[in-house]
Amino acid sequence: MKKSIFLVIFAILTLAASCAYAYSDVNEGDWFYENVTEMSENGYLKGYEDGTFRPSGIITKAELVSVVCRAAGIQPSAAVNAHWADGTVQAALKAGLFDWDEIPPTGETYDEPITRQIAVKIVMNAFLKDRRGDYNEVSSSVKDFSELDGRYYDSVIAAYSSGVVFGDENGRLNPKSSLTRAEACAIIMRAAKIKGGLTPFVPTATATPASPEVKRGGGVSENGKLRVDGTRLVNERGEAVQLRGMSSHGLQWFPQFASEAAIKATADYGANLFRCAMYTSEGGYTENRAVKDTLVSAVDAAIRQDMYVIIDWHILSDGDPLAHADEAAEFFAEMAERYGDNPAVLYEICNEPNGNVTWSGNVKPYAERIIPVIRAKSDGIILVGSPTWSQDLHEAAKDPLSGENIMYTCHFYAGTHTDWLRQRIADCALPVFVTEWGTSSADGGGGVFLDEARKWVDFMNERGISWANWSLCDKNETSAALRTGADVSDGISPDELSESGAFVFGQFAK
Ligand code: IDC
Repeated sequence: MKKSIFLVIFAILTLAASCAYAYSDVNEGDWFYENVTEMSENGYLKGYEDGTFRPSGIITKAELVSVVCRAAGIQPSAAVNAHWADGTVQAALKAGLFDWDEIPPTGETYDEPITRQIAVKIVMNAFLKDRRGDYNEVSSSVKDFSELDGRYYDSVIAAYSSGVVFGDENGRLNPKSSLTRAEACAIIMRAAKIKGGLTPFVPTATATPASPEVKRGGGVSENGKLRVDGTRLVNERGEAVQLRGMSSHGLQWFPQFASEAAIKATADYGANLFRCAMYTSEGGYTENRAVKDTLVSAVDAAIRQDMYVIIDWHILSDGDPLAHADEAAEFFAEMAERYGDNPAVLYEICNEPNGNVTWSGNVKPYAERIIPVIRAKSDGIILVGSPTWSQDLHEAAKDPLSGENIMYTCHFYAGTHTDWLRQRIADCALPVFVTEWGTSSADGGGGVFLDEARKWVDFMNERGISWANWSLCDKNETSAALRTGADVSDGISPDELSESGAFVFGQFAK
């Protein structure tokens, strides 16, 4: 968390009135020149770091709400999700600028384009709430009035009648289309001026980005020892539980993001699960035993943070779990000895079998060797992968393992795996645990694919399927939850989350 960046931004905002604003793409003579300049001078607007304003760019919900609130003097309240604009959106919702369903304050849709009809409503509610207009006049002059949703009639009629909105050259409002940044400035400025002029935006102390409200819950002290009941994971009272959290990246590469500070910060956003991915190859355990020490300290940290924690034997390039079965047996014997009595610990015995392996020929025999090793000391949850990078649930279902408290992992990446894999989970009738998923493509990059990720999260939530997201690190790949250079030693601030991280961290506490 680096507060200094914010201090600089706010210093700039406070000084705004005395600065001459110049954007490389806003020039005298442009129709929006005066509005954009005046709004910038009052501290309502910021351009991009490259010196552009991008007047014809599409404005998002978060951006429109932020600019309106600055211009209307609405100060942010405490953020409850990780999005940069959340404090402002929460304050705007409380101030009655829009309804919950229009911009759910959970953050998922903040970065979507706002529609013109909602934008008009927000601007009118912020500046000219009591204005009314003439229905007959406006409904007959606006050519596409019938395309408006009924809930926007009052605001749109008032906006036309007050001269805040004029429509396009064809007399249309295009109520469900998006709005450019320059157009948004125009309607905000008109409304603010009609209301009685502009007051410079001076952020109050509460405008510094709030650290996330601590949202603990669903941890070990609440749920106790877990077991499998049918296809469900249940707590010590037999009630269904869903674990949600982050997976580490490879512990050999990113130990700093498996530190107690990083794990605690994740728990503070509401996660009740942490997965410790200990690679077997690529510099991992079979090549460097020291990575086990990193794993043990991460597991201990998660336990102190009241979280459930997965010990993941992260096979990947070594596609056949039998390749390192001896080391696995030795490792899990030690882990079960150490953690066998601890209700927090789950054992994932083979991350992703892949290549020329089958369920019945490789994975099942491996599991039948490792499970008894763990069972000698622990009756905790054991998580088993399947061929094709833990997607072949249908093969496991034909020849399942016997024994209690065994779950089958399914891994997905939203840019690669879609309906067909959800269908496979729905069809397999096995207890499934998604120990790894990403918002990216399967290579950890590309995207992010938040629409598909949302479908997956909804699917998992409806079925109570537990999950861990790949991954808590700042690597320059889209699946990473943190921005490059994030310093988590004093927590994770909302601005340190990547696009993926902002989405995923917003899902823990639902
Ligand atoms: C990826 C990492 C990437 C690393 C690669 C190889 O994101 O930085 O270079 O592994 O070690 C998995 C694996 C997981 C992968 C991830 C994304 O379990 O280790 O991480 N992925 O490719 N299965 C499907 C996708």
